[in-house]
Order: sequence, then structure tokens, then C-alpha cells
Amino acid sequence: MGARKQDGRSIDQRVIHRNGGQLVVVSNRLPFTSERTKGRIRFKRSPGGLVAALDPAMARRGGVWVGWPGAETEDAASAAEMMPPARRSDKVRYRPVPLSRREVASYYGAFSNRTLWPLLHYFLARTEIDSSSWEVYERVNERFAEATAEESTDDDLVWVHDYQLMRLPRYLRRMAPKRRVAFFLHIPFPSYDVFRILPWARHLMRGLLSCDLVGCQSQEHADHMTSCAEQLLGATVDRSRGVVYFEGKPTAIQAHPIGIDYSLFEGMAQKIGIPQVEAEAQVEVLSVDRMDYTKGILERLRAIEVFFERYPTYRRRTVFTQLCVPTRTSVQEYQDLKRQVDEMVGRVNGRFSDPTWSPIRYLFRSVNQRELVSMYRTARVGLITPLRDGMNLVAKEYVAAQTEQQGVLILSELAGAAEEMKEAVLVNPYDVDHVADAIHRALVMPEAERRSRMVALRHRVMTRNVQSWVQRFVESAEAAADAATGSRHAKSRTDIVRRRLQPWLAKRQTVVLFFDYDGTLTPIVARPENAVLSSTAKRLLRRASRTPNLDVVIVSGRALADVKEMVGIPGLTYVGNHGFEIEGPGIEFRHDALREYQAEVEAASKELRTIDVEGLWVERKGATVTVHVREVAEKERNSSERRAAAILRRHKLRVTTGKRIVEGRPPIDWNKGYAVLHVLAQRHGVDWISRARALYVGDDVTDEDAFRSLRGMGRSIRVGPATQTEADFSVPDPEAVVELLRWLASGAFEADEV
Ligand code: ADQ
Repeated sequence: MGARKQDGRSIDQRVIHRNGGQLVVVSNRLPFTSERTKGRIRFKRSPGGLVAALDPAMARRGGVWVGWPGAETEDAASAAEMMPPARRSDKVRYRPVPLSRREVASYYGAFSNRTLWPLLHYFLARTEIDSSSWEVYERVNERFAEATAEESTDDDLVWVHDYQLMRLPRYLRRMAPKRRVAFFLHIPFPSYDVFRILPWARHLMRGLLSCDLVGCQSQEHADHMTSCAEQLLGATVDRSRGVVYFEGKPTAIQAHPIGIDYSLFEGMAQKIGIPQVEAEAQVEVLSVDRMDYTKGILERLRAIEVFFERYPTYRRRTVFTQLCVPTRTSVQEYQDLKRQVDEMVGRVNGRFSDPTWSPIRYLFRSVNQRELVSMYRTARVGLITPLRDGMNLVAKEYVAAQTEQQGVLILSELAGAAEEMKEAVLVNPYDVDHVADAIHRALVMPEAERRSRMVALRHRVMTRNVQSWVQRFVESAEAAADAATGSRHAKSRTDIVRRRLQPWLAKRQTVVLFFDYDGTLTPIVARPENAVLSSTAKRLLRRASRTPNLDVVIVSGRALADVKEMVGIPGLTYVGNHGFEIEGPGIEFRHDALREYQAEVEAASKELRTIDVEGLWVERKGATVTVHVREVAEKERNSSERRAAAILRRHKLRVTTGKRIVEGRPPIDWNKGYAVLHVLAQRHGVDWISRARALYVGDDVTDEDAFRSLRGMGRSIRVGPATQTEADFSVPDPEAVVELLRWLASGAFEADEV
């Protein structure tokens, strides 16, 4: 792509941001919509909150914007025609993604707007389930991903927007595994019980979890998304950090409430000045929405009707302005809604109007920003009552334009904005009686109360503006992308395990820690005698042995004497020979099989020593014997293992294979798991479970027996890549075990917080 990208872009269009890469925004719509009328192409600003928020931020920052130009086109060439001519001053370069008539109908009209939109807004009865539109959604998302892959490099940050493109990150990750990808959902994310209704819920979740960061409008939406990841895909969740691990990769899920360009709205409001305010004095209560059923327009009109019934003194003195911007006009539901709103306005006006006054002024059109601000400025009450909304920018714009701090904001508690705008008069939009009373309360609210509420609201909208939203989101996305690559991953795994264990460990007086030796406390090395404990691990084990209420047990396949010598710390309990020998304070145990099978093990060892293969050697360990093949040439290794196993079987020993070793032990039901339970009962009584917590850390297949024995009673950690294991948790390597040991030895798990 390099050449094309360099060729197609002049220097002033290549705007570099902090990390050397550029911001590549991807959204369904480009910020303008092209229309072909009478052979000429006209460009209009795209409606809606996403463009209202991002367009000014991108214009300042620069970058690339990938999206659909708005007209149905069958190929890339005609899509390019639908683009406005580039100006040298533009900091943003646009990459059009063409959509055919059928794609617009299925991907946009059907799956995005008749399946996802209603379901994510909790309008279950309006949700349509149709697998053919899902297939088109998939294909279009893949095409957007292709265009995005072409327009970006691994230094860039790709920022995907909204519900139309939830599958895009999955495709992009496949095409460009190292791309830094973040996603922002502008609309609500519902609870698990609602989201699971979608037959494609898991696919969509996988799409989101291909990102480094997913941002939501509120903490509530982020919490819902996190539990969906956990319940639908079995992802591991670290709630305190807001990170989900899926397919070995972390995704941060965070709340990033969107803001507005505060200074733009405030500046325009100041310029408009007082005389025009007086000219527009009739306007008292204002509502501004896209014409959408989620915005609660019908319920609001009903509340206005109730208001005039209950409070007749406001007749002739109060005017409600309902400004609606047309959207999705090709979708049937939206045509139906428009008809219902028209009828309802007609009915209420017909009922209350007199020759000089009508209660509702209804405008169904887009107005320019100056007109809009002028209306915000003069309205005594901003009546914003969506039935469900991701955020709702109108509420924030109204507040920003209230430079005289005279107005009152009535806001639906079901809008994301309510999480931040607590000083508004909050209402349940379905409760029309309550809304009618709230309008009355707003109109009679004393000036002092109006001012103090408005000052607090304005301050928050000013500080949490769209510029700081972009900045914070981009920084968080970069941090999340860094965390997803490299060593920080291992550290965060250990942290997760710590955080999950802490409350559990803290519930009992005593904690019994079982550590396997080779591969757990030390890295695996070619010869067992070289597997020496690091000085840090040794120091920490010594410290753990002195920590009150900690009981440390070392469990090994080595002979008891051998493991005791390797660790060399007195006062610990040592389990050798896979559990056949145990020694520690108050325990002296040798399994009977040691004596019974001694002769067989001896004979097998002798025969094994006759295998003449370079690098193979035999270790005799009391009741067991181990054949080491790590140093055998690769091509001979498998056949040597097979020969050793055959000899052991001939001597009626049970064979286990581990990391380049073959072991023979007495064929009886005894293993590390039984030994662990024996130690617990001996040291802490058969009812140990009421007094002690048992935690086992191991890396080997023979440790799986211990994981199994402790299931439901204790906890276990597998060291190494998360393969098939019975363990509850996994950490990557012995270094991570040392980190855990550092924490455990300090006794810190007794504290409330890690
Ligand atoms: P929307 O559902 O489009 O956005 P909203 O946040 O209210 O909702 O934004 C609407 C925008 O359109 C505002 O900037 C408003 O000024 C403008 N607008 C509305 N009517 C207009 C008219 N008649 N003329 C001109 N402009 C008009 C989605 C989510 C929201 C979320 C935003 C941003 O549904 O919950 O707040 O994205 O993330």
C-alpha cells in the first residue's frame, strides 16, 4: 500500500499525531452525504451525533476518514465521483467505501437499523432476525476492513465507530495482526439477557474483542459488555482493571462518555446576543431530536397534552418547539413514526389552539448551527426525554448555549447523559404525568436554583468536551495496544491471578502453598542437577517459611533427598518421588509400594542402562526411575522414548512421559494429588478445609493429578502456555511464579485490597 498512499497524499494532508502514526477513523458514514440530483452532485453534512462530535475534532487533528459517502454506487470509481474536491487546507483525507443498492438495504437498512439498533436500545418487539441481512453485514464489514487495512499502517491508530461495524475489527486483525485497533460504541450496550437474543451475539462479541480498546458511553454499558464477553465466550475478566482476556489477548473495555465542542456552542450563543432572544421570546420549551422512536417524541407530545390539561394557566403563555431532523427516511418504521408524530401534533394543537396561539410549533427539517444555537439560547426549558439513548448530545449543546444560565434542563434518566448530568431535572420518559409535572416545576423554578444547577452542568460539559474525549480515548487506546503486545501481558496475568485469589485466601487463618519444583520454581534445564533455585526464589521461600499462617510444601518427582538438597530450606514439608515419600514438621511418610516394588524398579533401571543412545541417561529415585532424553539427538528421541517405555512396562511399572523424560513408577493408585491431600490432613486435620486454604502451583502433567484432587476444595495454577489443564488459573513462566511468591510471602493477601 505504501506507494499508493504516498502518491495519493500531499504533505499537508499527512498529519502526524503523538506516536508517529496518524488517526484513521472508520464509520459507516463519512461526515458529508453526497446526493445526485438532476445530474449534479451536492454535498450535505451527515446528520446525527457521531458526525457532530467527531467532525470538528478531526478537522483540527487531521488524519484519514474511511466511510460510505451516502449514495448507492456499484463500484469504487463511481464512489470516488461522489467525493467533494480536496482542498489544500484539508487536514483530513477521505476514503470512500462504495455500497450497492442491495447492500444499503440489507447491511444498513435491515441488519444495522432493524436488528441492532432496536435491540441495543431495548426495543425487543421491533427487533427483526434475518440471517440473509446478517450475511450482507458480514461482507460489508469485511470490505470496510479491506479499505481500512489499505489506508493504515502498524504505526497508526485505527478508530472504528459504532454498531454498523462491530465485525470489522475481527477482519482487520486477520488482515493486519499488529494493527492498533480501538472501537467506540455510540449507542447503549444492553444487559446479557437482552444481547444473547441475537443469534450472532457471539460473532459480534468476537468482533469487539479483536480490539485493543472498546469504549462505551457509560460505565453501565461497559459493565454489560464485560459480562457478555464472560458469559458468551468464557473470556477471563479482570473487573478492577476493566480488561477482558480472550484467545490469549487482552481487550480493555472502558467508559468514555462523549462530549461536545463546548467553545463553539458557547461562542455562537454569545454572538447571537440579547435582542434576538427577545424577538424569539415566545419560545419557552424546546426539544431537538433526530426523528427516531428511541427519542420518545410521541410520549413527550402526550406529556405536553397532559401538561396543558393539568396546568391550564400556561395556555397561551407557553410554546413547545419540537425540532426534528429527518433520518433513515427510507426505513418503513421511520415513515410510520413521522406519520404518527404529524397526527399527534395535529391533535394536540387542534385541541388547545386559539386564533393567536398554538401550543406546539413543529419543524421537520434540519436547521443550520446558528439557527439551532439561537433556539437553544432562547428556550427557558430544554426538554430532552429519549426512551433510551447512548449519550444525547442535544442535552449538552443546550447547556453550552445557556450563557445567561437562566434555563432548566429536563433530562431522561434513561439517556447515557444522565450519568454525568445529575443537576438536571431527571425524569422517567415513559411516565407522562411525571414529565408534565417536571415541566411545571422547571417553569416555576426560582432563579437561584436554576442558576446553581446550570452553572454546575455547564462546568462539567465545558471540561469534558469533545477535544478532551478524543485525547483521552486515543491515549487509552495507545496504552491498551501497548499492553496487548509484549511483556506487559505476562505481568498483567499475574496481577489477575493475584486479584482473583486475594479475597478467597483472606477468608481462612492458614494458607498451605504447594509448589512443584522443576519448571515451576526453576526453569526447565537440560540436566536436573543444573536446575538451581535463583537467589530471589530462595530468599522468598525462606521468607514464606517464616510468615505466620503460611505453610509451604515442595512437591517433586525427584527423590526426596534430592529435592530437599536442591531447595535447602529447613522447616518446609517436602514431597518426593511423586508423593511416595513425604517429610516435614510432624510427617514422616513412605508408601508401602516403595518396598514392594524395589526389586522391579532395580531390575528395570539395570535394563534401561543397556540402551546405548548418545545423551540418554537413567536416574534412579527410590521407588521410581526416570529416563532423560532431552540431550538425545532429535531424530532418535522418539524411538528412545518408546524403547524406554517398553522396558518399564515389561517390569509392570506405570509409565508417564513428561518434558523429555519417561518415568516408571509402581502401578498403584498414588500420585501427587493423593500426597497433597495426605499432607493437608496430617498437618491441619481431616477438617482442614474449615481452617486452611490450599493453593497448588505446578507445570507438569503429573501436577494435573494435584489440580484434580483440589478441585472444589482448593485452587490451582498451571505454569506455562494455557493448554488443556484442570487448573483454575495459569501464569506464563517461573518468573511469574516468583512474582506470586513475593506477594504470598509478604502475607499481603490478608489485606482487603491488593
Ligand atoms: P444521535 O442519536 O444522532 O447520536 P444525539 O446525541 O442527540 O443523537 O445527536 C444529535 C445531533 O444532531 C446533535 O448534535 C444535534 O444538534 C443535531 N440535530 C438534531 N436535530 C437537528 C436539526 N433539526 N437540525 C440540525 N441539527 C440537529 C448517537 C447516539 C447518541 C450519542 C451520539 C454521539 O444515539 O446517544 O450521543 O451518537 O455519540
